[in-house]
Amino acid sequence: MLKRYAVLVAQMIVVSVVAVATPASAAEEFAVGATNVALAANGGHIVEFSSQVLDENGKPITQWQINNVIDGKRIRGSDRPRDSYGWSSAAAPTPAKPQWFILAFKDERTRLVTRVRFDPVTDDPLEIGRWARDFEIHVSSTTRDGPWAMVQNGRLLNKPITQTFDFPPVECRYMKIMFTSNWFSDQFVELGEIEVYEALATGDTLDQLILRLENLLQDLKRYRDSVRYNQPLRPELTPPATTEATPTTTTQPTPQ
Ligand SMILES: [Ca+2]
Repeated sequence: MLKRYAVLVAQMIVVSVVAVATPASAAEEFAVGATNVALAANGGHIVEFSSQVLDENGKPITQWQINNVIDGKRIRGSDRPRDSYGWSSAAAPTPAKPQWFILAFKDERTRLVTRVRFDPVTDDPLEIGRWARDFEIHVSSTTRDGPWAMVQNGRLLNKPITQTFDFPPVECRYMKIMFTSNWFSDQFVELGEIEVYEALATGDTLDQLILRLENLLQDLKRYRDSVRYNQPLRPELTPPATTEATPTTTTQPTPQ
């Protein structure tokens, strides 16, 4: 397996260096940043949310509170942080009554964002149907009350893997993540972690190369997960195996 990774890395580096040596076209003037700007340690914070599950005294439960989606802690196999199981809403979402949260970045600065990654994994097993399913990503470049523009929607896989969604770079001061369904639970919707990445203008060739290599590392981790869980490399691009109507994927901002 190590050998396969090494070959893959070598191929990726060659491709990357060739790509950097080639003059960038207008479409390549942005690279995806390697810093998760939603992470609390990087200044990301939740400014508002629909609900979080409460204990019998009406108090938030630490292990299931909303801030767990940006704490960088994850559930993977036997690695289960005792103080962070993910976020659990207080009710199941519906298209008419979604569960949601609004994110802002360090110093409430507007960022040019282009990638969101969802990790659906929480301390509850996927078999009980609480993990997030259908989602919408909306952005506001002005206030936390909008106006909102939807930049992406889609459906997550009910699999223990982080799932990546890219969209054209868009200015974002506040990001509203809405979940309109879980897998089948009538109680809650849950999410383990969300990551947000910026589109960065690339000018300097060395900076560009470093960014590409950092992105390749992410791709390599994704490849490792795809092998480990026997999943396609970009599982979110695979149509769900269901006869239900699938929400269309929006690639252009749509005024709300
Ligand atoms: Ca987390």
